[in-house]
Amino acid sequence: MVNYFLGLDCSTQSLTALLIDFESKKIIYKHSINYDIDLPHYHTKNGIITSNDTKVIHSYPLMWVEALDIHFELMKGKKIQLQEIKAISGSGQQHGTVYLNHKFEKKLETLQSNELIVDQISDCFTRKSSPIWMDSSTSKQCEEIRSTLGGMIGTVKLTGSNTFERFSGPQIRKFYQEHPEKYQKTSIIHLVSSYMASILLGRNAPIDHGDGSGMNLMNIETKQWDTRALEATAPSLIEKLPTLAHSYDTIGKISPYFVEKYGFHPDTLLITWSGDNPNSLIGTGVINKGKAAISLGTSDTYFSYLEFLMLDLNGEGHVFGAPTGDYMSLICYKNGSLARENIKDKFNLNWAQFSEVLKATPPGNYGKIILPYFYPEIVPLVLEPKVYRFGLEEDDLEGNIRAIIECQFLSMRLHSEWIKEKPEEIYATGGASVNREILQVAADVFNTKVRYFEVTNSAALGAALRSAKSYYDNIKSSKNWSEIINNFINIQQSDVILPNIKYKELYDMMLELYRKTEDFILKDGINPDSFRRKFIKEFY
Ligand code: XUL
Repeated sequence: MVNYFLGLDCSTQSLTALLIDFESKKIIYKHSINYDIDLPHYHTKNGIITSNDTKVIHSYPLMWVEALDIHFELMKGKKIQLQEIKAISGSGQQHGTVYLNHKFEKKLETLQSNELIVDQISDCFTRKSSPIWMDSSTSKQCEEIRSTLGGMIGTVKLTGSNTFERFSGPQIRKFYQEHPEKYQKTSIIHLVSSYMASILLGRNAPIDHGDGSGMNLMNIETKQWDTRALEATAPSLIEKLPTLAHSYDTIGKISPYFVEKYGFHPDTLLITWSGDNPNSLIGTGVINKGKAAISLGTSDTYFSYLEFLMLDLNGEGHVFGAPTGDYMSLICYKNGSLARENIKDKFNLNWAQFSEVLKATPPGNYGKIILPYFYPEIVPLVLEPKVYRFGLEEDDLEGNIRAIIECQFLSMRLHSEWIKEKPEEIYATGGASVNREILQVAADVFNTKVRYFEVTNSAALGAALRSAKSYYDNIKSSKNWSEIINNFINIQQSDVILPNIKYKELYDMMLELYRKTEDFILKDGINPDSFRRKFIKEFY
């Protein structure tokens, strides 16, 4: 007997499908459709529409749907028993918004299996492209919403986060202000997650409390749409938003389109989709205190499970609903893998050579610091991209490579100080987590052991595990989260990366150096140069 569960991850650069068999405790299929490579006719670069404006970052919602059909076509071709899939859930890059007209739901209800979905819903958009999480063009709207909601602290207390350029509420406000007539014609505004779920469900799907927290529209305590926040954003918004739901809710059965076209079982359950970070919380098994995860993907994120609601009144971190029904903390960086790649490519290296340099250079890097804002940054807030170097020449290959990795983790350590608990261990996921040398730097900077996983796509795995959990709850054969997770999260016990104790003091002092450097650039702090010289004298 087999019991398959499917997790889909609609992320910035690709759509991944990951299939697990709960009986044999195995991942039986995993594949990604890369938008740039597999769907070249959209002409995206790293999954985004190329533009000269570094602040406006959009992608194509039709492209994500086209990738979905390709996945199922491939799986059918490979004779995967799609009829054995008991439940499906998914993950979406967070915050992105999709704007649809009144035809959308009708079209979904009547999809014809002899045509592709893209061809059937192409006239359902009031906006052809979607602003995504990398967009930072909404400062004005952030300011307006924030001041209506009582300033930064008022906004954090109400919605769990300050207003952020990439959050959905400010994106929606900008659309309403710039295109009022198109806003008026918009019947429903989805997140990436609820949009993709709607396609599979054949009607509008709800937004879950995890992804809903990334909008500045949901009350973080009651987990309902908040009237004040809606009014501060755009008129009649309540009529244009899907309902809110628990991440574990069963929202219906798969649409007949997929049954007829690919042979899914008509009883295949659909579970609410969520954002990639809440999904990764499950996919890394961070469901109790003392653990944190770092996800090193297009965005770098640092997140942990929260037993109780706890807010960052400095306004840098976020609190989202967790798929377990509790909360999670999150900080997010735009200059994640794209910044690492930028440095790697600048010196024409491959990843193996990059790692060799990390291995051969000394911790602390002689006090060389980089503030790598290749893109506008979220934490700390930097809207004009610029790369700052201290004690570091632009053409210093070794220095730049060690600096980018050390400084990314120093920034994470610095900006996660508000989550009072120091993690006992950190779980690493995302593409760059396969790189042992990068993880060794993380272990040393945090002075904490780091574990990594065989499956680096924790968002897709998390979605598959969530669908299994809800399915068993649904058939009254409940399993607790640990039972669900432990079967699949293969923590590589043998390859725990231990921090090197002898660098503890070095990184404690380097953290202060990094803090001073950031303050100098962003908060008119004092020049960190004499502190940097003190650091060099102390350790070299
Ligand atoms: C989280 C965030 C990013 C995206 C990446 O707040 O903006 O991690 O979810 O897909």
